[in-house]
Amino acid sequence: MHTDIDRIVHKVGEYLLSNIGRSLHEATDEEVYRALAHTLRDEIMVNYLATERTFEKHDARRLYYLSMEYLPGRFLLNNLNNIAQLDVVKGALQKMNRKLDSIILQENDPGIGSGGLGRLASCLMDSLATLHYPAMGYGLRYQYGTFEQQIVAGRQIEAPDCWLMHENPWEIRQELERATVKYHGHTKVIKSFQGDPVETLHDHEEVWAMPYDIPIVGYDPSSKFTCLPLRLWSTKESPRNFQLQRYNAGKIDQAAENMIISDVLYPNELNETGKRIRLKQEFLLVSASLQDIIRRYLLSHDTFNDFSDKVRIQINDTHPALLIAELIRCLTKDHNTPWKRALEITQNVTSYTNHTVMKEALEEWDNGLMKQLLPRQFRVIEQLNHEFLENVRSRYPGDHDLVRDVSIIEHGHVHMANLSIVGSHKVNGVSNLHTEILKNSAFKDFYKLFPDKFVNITNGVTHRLWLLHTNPLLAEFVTKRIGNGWITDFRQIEKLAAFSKDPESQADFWAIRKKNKERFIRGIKQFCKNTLFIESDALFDVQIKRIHEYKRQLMNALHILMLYFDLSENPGSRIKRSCIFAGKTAAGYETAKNIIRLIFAIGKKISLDPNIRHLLQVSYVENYNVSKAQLIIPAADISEQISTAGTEASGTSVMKFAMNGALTVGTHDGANVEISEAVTDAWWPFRFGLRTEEIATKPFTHIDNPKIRRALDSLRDGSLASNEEEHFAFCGLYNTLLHDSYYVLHDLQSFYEVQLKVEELFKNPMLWATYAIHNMASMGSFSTDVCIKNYSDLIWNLTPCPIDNTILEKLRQG
Ligand code: 26Q
Repeated sequence: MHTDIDRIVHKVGEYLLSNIGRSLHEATDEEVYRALAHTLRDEIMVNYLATERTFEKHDARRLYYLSMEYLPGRFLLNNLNNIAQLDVVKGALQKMNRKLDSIILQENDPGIGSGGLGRLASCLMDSLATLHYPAMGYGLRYQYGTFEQQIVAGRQIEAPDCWLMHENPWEIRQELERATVKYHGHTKVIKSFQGDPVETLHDHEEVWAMPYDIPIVGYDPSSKFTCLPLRLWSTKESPRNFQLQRYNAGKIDQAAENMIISDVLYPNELNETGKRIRLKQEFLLVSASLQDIIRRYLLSHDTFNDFSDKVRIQINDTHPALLIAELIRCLTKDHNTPWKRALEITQNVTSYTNHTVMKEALEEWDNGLMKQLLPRQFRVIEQLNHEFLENVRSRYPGDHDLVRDVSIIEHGHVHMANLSIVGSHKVNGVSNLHTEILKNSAFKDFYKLFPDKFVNITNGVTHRLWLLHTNPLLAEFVTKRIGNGWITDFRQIEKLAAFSKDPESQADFWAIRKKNKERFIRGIKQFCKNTLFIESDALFDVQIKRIHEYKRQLMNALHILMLYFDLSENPGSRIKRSCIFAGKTAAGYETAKNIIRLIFAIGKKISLDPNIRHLLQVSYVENYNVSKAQLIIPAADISEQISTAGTEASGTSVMKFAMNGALTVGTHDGANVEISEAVTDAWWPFRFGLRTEEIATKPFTHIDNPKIRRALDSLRDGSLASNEEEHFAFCGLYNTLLHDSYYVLHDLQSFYEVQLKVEELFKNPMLWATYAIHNMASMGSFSTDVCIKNYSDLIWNLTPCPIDNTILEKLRQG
């Protein structure tokens, strides 16, 4: 039974009274938010339990998704939408004299991920739940998410992201299911029953991992929605993790180290302490989750005979790759399995998704550190590597280069990608182009050894969050024309193409865009100190993502300078444009931080120029997160997807923008390639830049284009810098362009030209709408629903398992 308005009002009042000790009239919006979330949770938990019971009843094969990062966005509205309770809650809030909009804003946006990889994990969970797949996510409950980004005088300042300041109504602490994780210690070799050498551990440290479960609600207005657990481990709340003896001995920081393991989400580049804690974190996720997976399996099985039939584990990049060593170890040491069989089981259940081709971004760990922290797992890796290399040598005698390249341990480091490939039965890239690069370049030796291991699964996004909930006006536009079947079968979006030339649809399209732009302008003012004059009739040109040299925000910035000089010479030469940036970068990534500074400085320069500022604006939206994306994306006309060809594994914001009616300015990179193929050349007007295969052959270009020269010179002539330090920073950026590893200068010319085409089309709004509608209509295969089906077909082989009616009814009756 669904709650009705009065019941919600009553339950909210009851919650406030018994948990906070306040009446509805006295409660703050934050308190009302929490009470409302709890009320909704009551409803959700029935399905949560029914889902679990159903999976148990069918002894279904289950997928466990292990990821160090998730980026779910705020839960309240997403959950209300997914279970079709938004209207009822609106009614209840009206009775309580509260505004939905301000209640929603009370929820902190969980920043427990840094970018695309974390957001992908959350999109996949949404689709798994919606499609009723038996699955569960595991991650870490970081006390502090990715830092909160403040932009002060153009500089990124990192402040802690305290997202757990208030009690989090979406999580349930599961005391009884905590796990013990062991670090350090000395090992003794003994013989297993099977005669294999296995190791016992002595004088080790034990850390308690406490699980917090968040229900992930699938879309299903029928009230039979599937609800999957996202289990996040924390070391924070366990008093056992505080080592009093060390404290008493005056070693105060050491005493608390194990309480803080799950404290912060680490960025890519780490100092020595950072490295140790990050490795501890990765093993915490692996060990605690694996204990949990095995415990669940053993609830209904006596032997491990069915383990490789019932369990699938996906590792999201190499961050949870220690799982491979730990599973082999558990099977051989604790569960009486011969080594060979343990390896076979491990490979059968495990698969690995790679998200990067850049060699410098591949994860490796110092042998010494791993040996010290995880002596037993290191031993397993050594043995695994030994046997694997023996095998390679016998297949390719004398090929020493091959042996060196595929070795898991090399040059004093454990290569986590190599471990992941050897220990998995499937390895996937996240776009066609990316998978081809993995096969032919990054992992070409492994591809030679195991051609069948490599598969492509192109990323997607959940179109329910990113279109249905994020852009209700455009969703309504779609439903009005093609019915609502697209919500659960996004391939139906192709029917929209029939409306691309319909004048009424084109006019509606623009009316919606205008409203979304106004919503954006209203919503963003508080986050964007340098926004002065954004007007809703300007071309909204948006680049929002992590700041990284390969993503080429610097090229975009140089282009804005070119626009500025064009306008300075002839104000009528270009159309009105509002450039919007958002994104964080790692605290220690100096070049990227200077790019932020440059963008800010360009914005400032333009906003101080009375002749130009009504024609061109640059805004930097602070502290980019999922909620900001939800505000920005529906307002965008142009989505900038301009990475150097061959560097962006996939890119997923490109899909969100296209679904929301923006057109893509894009290089031949990542998922852009497949999206452009789906849209077809006829409706994909803004491709530019070198292609992957051209990159390797292009030498550095001499700049003879005076417009580019002028933009470039302004980086070092002092005209943008407010002080010496800034001048030095911008000169530094200029110098990076002398090597130009990312072909910024090379592609700038064609970027400039394609932007002229953008403006030509923008002057013809009805034709623009035709393109945009075609673009939307071609997005059918870029939903994570499709992506999940591909994972299931090519890797997991899962069977959907919708909630059993009798189980649900029984639970509902109490
Ligand atoms: C590694 C070691 C130590 C600490 C941190 C890390 C680390 C953390 C996060 C390394 C990489 C990441 C994140 C990578 C990421 O977000 N990759 C993006 O994944 C998306 C989903 O597949 C793709 O669309 C993007 O192209 C890719 O950049």
